[in-house]
Amino acid sequence: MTAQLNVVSPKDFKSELKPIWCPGCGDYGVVQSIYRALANIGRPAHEIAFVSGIGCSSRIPGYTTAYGFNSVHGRSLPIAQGIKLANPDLLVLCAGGDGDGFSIGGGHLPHAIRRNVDITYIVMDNQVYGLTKGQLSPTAAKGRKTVTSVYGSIERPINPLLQVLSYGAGFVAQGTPADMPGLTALVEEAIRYPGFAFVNVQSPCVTYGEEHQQMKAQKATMKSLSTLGHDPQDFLKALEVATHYGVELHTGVLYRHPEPPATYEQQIRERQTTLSRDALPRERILELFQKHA
Ligand SMILES: Cc1ncc(C[n+]2csc(CCOP(=O)(O)OP(=O)(O)O)c2C)c(N)n1
Ligand code: SF4
Repeated sequence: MTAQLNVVSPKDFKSELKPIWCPGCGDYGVVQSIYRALANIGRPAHEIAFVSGIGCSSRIPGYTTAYGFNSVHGRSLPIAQGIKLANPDLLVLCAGGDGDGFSIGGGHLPHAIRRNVDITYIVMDNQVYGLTKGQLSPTAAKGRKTVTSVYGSIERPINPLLQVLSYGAGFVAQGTPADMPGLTALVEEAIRYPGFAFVNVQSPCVTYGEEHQQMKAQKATMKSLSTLGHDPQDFLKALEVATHYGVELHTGVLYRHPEPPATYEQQIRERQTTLSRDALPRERILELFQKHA
């Protein structure tokens, strides 16, 4: 008897919930790239957990057939880490906006990265708070006018690529739905990376974004790192590329650790195995408990 192959297709990951994003929002492309990447990975939806925070982009788990948790603003990473530690066999995805990830959730990012929990974090970076109607986000450029910066922002934006690299993320990439095959490949590679992986997606907000942030402008200006001959194993070069964030749109893998270190969950399992070697058997513990109770 021949074994039955479990072939999965992108449509297996599309839920019945109809997206309510504005027509033309970049997030439509992001969810498509996730469907395609997951189909290439080949694991069924019930083996995948997808966590997000709050925002337009954070609606994304609901548009997939994976187990989804549209959670609390800025708290997707701690929840995703908990899920992965409780059940390391699950493929865990995490997603949200730049506001969700780098403002209110910004304190969680370094810790998720330094622990190196094997999750893939996809940020739809549109440089604005979309859901709450166009406030200034932490990645918005200096001078940017929004409803909360009517005379132009006087704050320097944060640089998410530099941040995650300096925190020690083993996989760092940037993509855009203006290049769907490229974005799909990045999401797939990030999922396959054994450790914390970060994909910053320049996902245009058509309602509150500016002209130069839209898909058409991105198509005209984006620069593929592989075409430029960038070596993703060169950490210092990756840092240099990251400094161009907000000035040039580089797409591709900035950095991939050549020898991925052990994940947090692997180290926990090892510690449990070592410690349980000398541990008393369960029955003996119960016996002692009853004796001294
Ligand atoms: C604790 C808390 N503070 C504030 C909000 C309001 N709020 C909801 S989404 C959001 C920002 C969304 O922006 P972003 O994360 O960039 O996602 P986008 O909508 O642009 O995809 C804010 C401030 C909230 N829901 N909870
Ligand atoms: S407000 Fe912006 S981010 Fe939100 S759905 Fe509309 S286009 Fe997308």
